[in-house]
Amino acid sequence: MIEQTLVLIKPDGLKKSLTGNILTRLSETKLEIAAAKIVRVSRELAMEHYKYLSDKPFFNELIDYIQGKYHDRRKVMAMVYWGENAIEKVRGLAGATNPEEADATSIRGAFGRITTGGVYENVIHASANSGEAEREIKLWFQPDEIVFEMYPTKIIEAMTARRVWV
Ligand code: DAT
Ligand code: MG
Repeated sequence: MIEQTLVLIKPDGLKKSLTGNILTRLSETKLEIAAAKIVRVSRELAMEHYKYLSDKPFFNELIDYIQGKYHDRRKVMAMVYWGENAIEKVRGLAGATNPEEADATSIRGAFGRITTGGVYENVIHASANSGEAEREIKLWFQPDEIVFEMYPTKIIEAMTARRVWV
């Protein structure tokens, strides 16, 4: 099945200079990159992204982590990968959620760690299923930032304030 999935290189992945390594591994899947950008993650975006975990004891640390507060890198790299079995292929490369349990050759197994404070610094995010992928892609990207029309869109007339170059 042709599908799309959200990939985030988390602040620890950026700080450890793993971007090239991760992109190389992902390119071996023959999936296509349909969108990519560097994002400064607001608390609001972080909390929305992980809202299904809001009752967990590690939630606050998770929000601080994805915002880059532990890595003095206040950014993540966000991408949409597209192609045959994209979700399963990227999840497989990423490895298990717990980096100590992840296969040693997976990205999380090779490069992740659990901090003494119990934070899973697992380097990469990958959507878990097609419903989550849709929710996450729509949260992180606007339609015009993605090169394919993945989900239905509509045109609205808007007169909103926006920042422009001077
Ligand atoms: P995944 O990222 O593999 O989809 P998830 O959606 O269940 O896993 O959790 C999101 C993130 O939350 C995960 O990447 C790391 C963190 N996390 C999950 N379970 C945790 C735990 N028991 N302790 C600390 N952090 C955890
Ligand atoms: Mg998940």
